[in-house]
Amino acid sequence: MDSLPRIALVGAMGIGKTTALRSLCGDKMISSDVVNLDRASNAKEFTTVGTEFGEIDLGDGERVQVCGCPGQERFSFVRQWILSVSMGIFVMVDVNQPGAVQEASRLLQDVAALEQPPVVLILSARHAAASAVDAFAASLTRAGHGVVPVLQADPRERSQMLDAVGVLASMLSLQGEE
Ligand SMILES: Nc1nc2c(ncn2[C@@H]2O[C@H](COP(=O)(O)OP(=O)(O)O)[C@@H](O)[C@H]2O)c(=O)[nH]1
Ligand SMILES: [Mg+2]
Repeated sequence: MDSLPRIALVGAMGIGKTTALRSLCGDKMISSDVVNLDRASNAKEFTTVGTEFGEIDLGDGERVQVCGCPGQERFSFVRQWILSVSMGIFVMVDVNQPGAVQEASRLLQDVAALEQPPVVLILSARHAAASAVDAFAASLTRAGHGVVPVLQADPRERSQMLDAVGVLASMLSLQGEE
């Protein structure tokens, strides 16, 4: 059996990974949200341990698997494993947060360290001014990550998430032509 092309979602707890998966995959997903025992870091009731998977039908019988990585640092080994078997990655951030550049930088380093680095697209997952997004992208470039595309996408909006998947798919096909 051929495995489906896989896209991984990474980002801090609460950024909207599970929400994005639900928007994209609807009922076609397996979630592993459990009661959050780490309320000190984040107040939300449920959190993702292990991984979550879903499938998107892009039409024409084309399907993509989407996979959410656990946000908590103690599950970083799960994240590394998922990253290593993904061809595309969405790094989800809130560019308004003071630590956003540092956090994205750390994730981009993890990705760059992979044997076959996948295509990365950063999703600005909370409403942000264009100037804030530009400043964020410029900081990442200054930090040595090259030009990383940053796209505004609300995890709750299926159409915006599908657009982001489309952009990632285009980047993948461009890379395939190299
Ligand atoms: N305001 C706002 N809330 C969001 C957005 N995306 C997700 N949320 C909410 O943030 C909370 C955490 O989202 P969740 O998908 O569980 O985050 P995860 O830990 O990354 O899987 C949920 O209550 C979502 O409804 C967004 O774009 N804006
Ligand atoms: Mg989650």
